[in-house]
Parts: sequence; structure tokens; C-alpha cells
Amino acid sequence: SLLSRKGRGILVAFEGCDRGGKSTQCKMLVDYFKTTGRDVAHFSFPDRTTIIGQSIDSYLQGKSELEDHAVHLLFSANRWEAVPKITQLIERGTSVIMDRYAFSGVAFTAAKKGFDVTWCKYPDRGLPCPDIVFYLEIATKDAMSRASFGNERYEKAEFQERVAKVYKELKSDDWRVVDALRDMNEIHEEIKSTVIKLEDNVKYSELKNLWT
Ligand code: Z5A
Ligand code: MG
Repeated sequence: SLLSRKGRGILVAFEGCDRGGKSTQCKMLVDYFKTTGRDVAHFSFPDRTTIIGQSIDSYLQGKSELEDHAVHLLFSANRWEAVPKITQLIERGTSVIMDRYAFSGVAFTAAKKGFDVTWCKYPDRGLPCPDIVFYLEIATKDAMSRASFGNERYEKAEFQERVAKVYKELKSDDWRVVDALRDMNEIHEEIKSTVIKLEDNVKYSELKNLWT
């Protein structure tokens, strides 16, 4: 099924603690793809528009309570429900840029008391594996000084520190750690050049499965 002559699209994920600039960089990369005539699609997780996403949204805003394991599985289900679209796009040559992914799922749940990383990874095992993960690294104190930190459930300094620790455990060779404190255009240039270098290498390779 793989591969029109132009090859498959590239799968990119942005990860990191709150307010590192993931959404900003995601949008800049999507715009770059568009202006250079590349086919591109943009996904954000959680996708708050689906039925599952609506319960996640309400939970994050503190309007409803969900048991910790149950909400973990909902976040994962919210990714799985997007998989048919994502794989089809990739196979047809469209690149997919994702704002948060399974690593967020693991990092935020494993930061809670009584959870281990192995359990947290399992529901996301087998998802399409990103060709590259940009980890926007920012210290909690710097994140807190950025706009509107603190409005949602997980936006507490002590919790964010624990999230950062789990992310450290998840890092692999496909990750690029990006210093998120710099000027956003400088960060964009770095991300852009990494993606351009990678594009030709992945075009005719199979998409891998996460954590298998
Ligand atoms: N969550 C989970 O528990 N399990 C899961 O499986 C998933 C997620 C997928 C919602 O995420 C929550 O869900 C999140 C994790 C959890 N909880 N927390 N905490 P979200 O992605 O919807 O969260 P958000 O509200 O979009 O915040 P964010 O993503 O953390 O922010 P960001 O995207 O990294 O940053 P930004 O919006 O691009 O920038 C933040 C501000 O900084 C903004 O004012 C920018 O203009 C500014 N900014 C950006 N870049 C710079 C630079 N370079 N310099 C200066 N200022 C900058
Ligand atoms: Mg964001």
C-alpha cells in the first residue's frame, strides 16, 4: 500500500511540558510546509472535538471528574480514533504534524501517584511512530511566567516537574531536545532544517509502530 512515486509523508510530533511553545512551533512548521508547496495536515491531542475529546476537555477544565486510569485510556482512545486518518494521509504523501502525542499521555499519567511507565505505555503501543519528536525544553519557572499558565487541571508547578522527569525517561534517539527559551524564529529555523534533512531519508521507508 505504501507509496506513491512521491513517497510517504513525514510524521512529526511536538512534546514537552506546558507553555514550551509547542503549538506556536507546530503552526510555524505547518505554515512552512504550506508555503513551500508540501502537502501537510495538523493534528492536536487531545482532539477536543470528538465525543471522547469532549469528556477529556471537560475533565481538563475541572468541570467533571474521571478516575485516573479511565482518563488515561480516554486520552489513548482519542489518539487511536485518529489513526485511520493519519495513516491514510501519510501513505498518500501528506506530512502530519502533531501537537502532543502518546508521550504526553505517558508523562502526565505516570506523574500521578501509583502509576508506572510500563502500564502507561501499553494502550498506545502500536500507534504510528513519529519519524521525529521535537521536545521543547523549558524550566517550570520560565513556563509559569508565560501567558495564562495555571488555568487547567495539570498546570501546577510541582506536577509539571514530575511530568518533566517522566519525559526524560521516554527520550529516545528519534528525539531532538530544543531549548525553548530562545526566540521563536530561531527555534523554528532549527526545527525546519532538521525536518528538511530527515525528509529524504524517510520518504521511501515504512512508518514504524510505537513501542513495539
Ligand atoms: N494531556 C494528557 O494528560 N494526556 C495526553 O495524552 C495528552 C495531553 C495528549 C492539554 O494540553 C493537557 O492535556 C496538557 C497535557 C494533557 N496539560 N497540561 N498541563 P494542551 O496541549 O491543550 O495544552 P495547552 O493549553 O495548549 O498548553 P501547552 O500546549 O502546554 O502550551 P504550548 O503549546 O507548549 O505553548 P504555546 O501555546 O505555543 O505558547 C505558550 C505562550 O508562550 C504563548 O503566549 C506564546 O505566544 C508564548 N511563546 C511561545 N514560544 C515562545 C518563545 N520562543 N518565546 C517567548 N514566548 C513564547
Ligand atoms: Mg499547546
